[in-house]
Amino acid sequence: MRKKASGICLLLIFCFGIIYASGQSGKLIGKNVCVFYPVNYNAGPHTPSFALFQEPKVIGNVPENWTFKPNFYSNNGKTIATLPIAKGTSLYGTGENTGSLIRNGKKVTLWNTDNYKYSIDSGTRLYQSHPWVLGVNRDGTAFGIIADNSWKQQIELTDSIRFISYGPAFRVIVIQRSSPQEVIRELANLTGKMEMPPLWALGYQQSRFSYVPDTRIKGIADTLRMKKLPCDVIWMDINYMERFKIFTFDKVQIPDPKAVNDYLHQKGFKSIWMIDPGVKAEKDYFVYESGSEGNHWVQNADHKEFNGKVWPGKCAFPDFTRPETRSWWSGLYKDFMATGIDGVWNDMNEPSVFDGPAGSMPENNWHRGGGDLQADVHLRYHNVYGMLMVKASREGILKVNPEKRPFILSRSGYLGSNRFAATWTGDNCATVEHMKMSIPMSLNLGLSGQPFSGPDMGGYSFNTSPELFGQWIAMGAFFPFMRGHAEKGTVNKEPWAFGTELEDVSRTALNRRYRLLPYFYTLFQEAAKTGMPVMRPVFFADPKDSTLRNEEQTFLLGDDLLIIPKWAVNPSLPKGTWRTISIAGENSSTDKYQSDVKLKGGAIIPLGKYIQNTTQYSTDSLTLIVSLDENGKASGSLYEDSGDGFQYKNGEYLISSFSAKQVGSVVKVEITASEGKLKPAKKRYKVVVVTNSGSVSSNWISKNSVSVKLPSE
Ligand code: MIG
Repeated sequence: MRKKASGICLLLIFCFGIIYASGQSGKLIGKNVCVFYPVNYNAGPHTPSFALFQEPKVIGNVPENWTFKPNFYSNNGKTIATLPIAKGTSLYGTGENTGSLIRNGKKVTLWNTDNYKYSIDSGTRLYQSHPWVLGVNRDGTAFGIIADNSWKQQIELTDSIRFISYGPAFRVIVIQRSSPQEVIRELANLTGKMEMPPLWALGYQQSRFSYVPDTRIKGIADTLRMKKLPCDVIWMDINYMERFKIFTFDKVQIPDPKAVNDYLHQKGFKSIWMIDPGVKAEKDYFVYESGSEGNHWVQNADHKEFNGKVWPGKCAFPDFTRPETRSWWSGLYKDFMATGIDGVWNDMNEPSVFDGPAGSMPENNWHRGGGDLQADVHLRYHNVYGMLMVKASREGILKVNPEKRPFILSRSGYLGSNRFAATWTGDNCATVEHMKMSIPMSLNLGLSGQPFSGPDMGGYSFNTSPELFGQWIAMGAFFPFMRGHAEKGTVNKEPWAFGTELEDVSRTALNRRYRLLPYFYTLFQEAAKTGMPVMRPVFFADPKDSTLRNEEQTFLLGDDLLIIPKWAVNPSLPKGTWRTISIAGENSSTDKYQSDVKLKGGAIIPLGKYIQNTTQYSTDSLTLIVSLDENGKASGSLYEDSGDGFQYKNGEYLISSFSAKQVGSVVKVEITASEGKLKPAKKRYKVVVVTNSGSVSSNWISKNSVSVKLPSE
């Protein structure tokens, strides 16, 4: 009797806690793409969507045979959407994460957090939020799920796929496709694509917290050139400012910022300078004065100016949900960029607030919105604060330099922020663990719609050992974003700082990257056009092969190159022919540091010249590396344009196709212009055919057809 009563009691508690919103309704918005709404859905708190590039058009009803649907309910004030996980399914995405590539069993909090050393909550919440899960079914078909929700939430991938939100009930989009690649393309169609970056952003970038005074900046630039360590960008961190006040320059350390930028430009460098969102609340400071005049600050729960501490001390924070505030912010870049600045680094935009709850603003802070965006609490807008900031930054920079492609690096982000900025993975540590983890971190960012990312190469916090630095730069050369950075107070971490052996290791790694730029640039164009990541997980080579699903020591660069770091132990590699190539004179089989780079059978990749920076980039002498498939064939392509500006949007680009065919012992490679109206300068080619027993090269030939004779067996 007693037992029964307590059983009923438990059942009652259970029923009261969980309110089932019984079912859902859905619509078809694309081929095998459906949006599902909970019955109590209210669009106001969720539209316009931040993730979606535009509101999807309804094209029909959910197909009758569509069974993969979310179940919506609420529990203790939280709104929840769940979908089942079928056996054999591998889960990915969920944005910027610590831990393994594969996300099954993980719990992630989406609440952008300044997570120094990834130490808060063991790194289960980081700087960015991507309410997105990619699933690869046992048979290699795939699906994707977007929770179209900016509010604070959690993703749990334990017994089911669960989005648990602190905000009102939200809609969910489900994509079903024949492969993970197809799902990623559809994600990009929905959430938008990266704009083509300037070519220089693909070069090596040298940073430190902070290079000051101006003589030190020049010294770094001079040393890179003198030691023939290829590099394109020098980064200026917060100490260039006057008492950390954004849009100012320290009069003693950087008396003439234009002279610094001119000096860098003259040596073939670009410059990137940091801008944080926190504005020092100080009378007579022009940014604070004009911001106060325009009523631009985020408010506290009492609708008064909110203040919190960051580097400059007491700060106010622009309310980027307001259109007027975004346009004021854009305008601040005018005089700043006029000093000759090439790119902008937006840091601390989670936003990070040193003395705020959980290192940010109170959840009940007030954003006033505007346009079609409702006024609402910080709980709703926190995760998109950084995205709105970089959107405004981008617009401002574009206004000053309408002929140039903006480059912005943002620490914070949200699903779709690839439309405005590239990113890096924040304050990692100079440890072997964090070096290794940088691979799955950038892979999952790529699988979450952000193709342009990389870690602080060499490690941010702690001193770096020569061994670690060598391993890291050797592998970092193949990341989409390659920047060396270091925390204040740590040892010097420039490529020459660890002695001559490591300087040579670095030079080879950098030469490999620079010679690969034609291939990199072609991949960036593909990413900008289709959303395909530049750096891809190895399981992309064969999504049906279950042994590749958790491979995270190695990765693919595009489809054709397989990168195997020296430290990789028993990696699971894709089947088929993959042949080791030499890019800059290295022999990776005997080298202690240089990653093994394998070219897929059936592929051709173009290599450029040895250059010190991209102002020297040209495609007039290309080395075509050929790896034939079992039918004696191979193909590849090259994208080229002016490297900056927007003429490519008017067709001023060229895609060349390479195709190779073996007839008898002769391999003939043909080069044809296949797309675009750019007229290239005359080119010469050298063909290198890699075989299972070494490689055979042609001479330099100024024709669009090059033959190589293979030695008879
Ligand atoms: O509170 O600007 O992640 O890259 O060097 C630290 C100083 C602020 C954090 C960034 C880091 C940068 C540092 N910033």
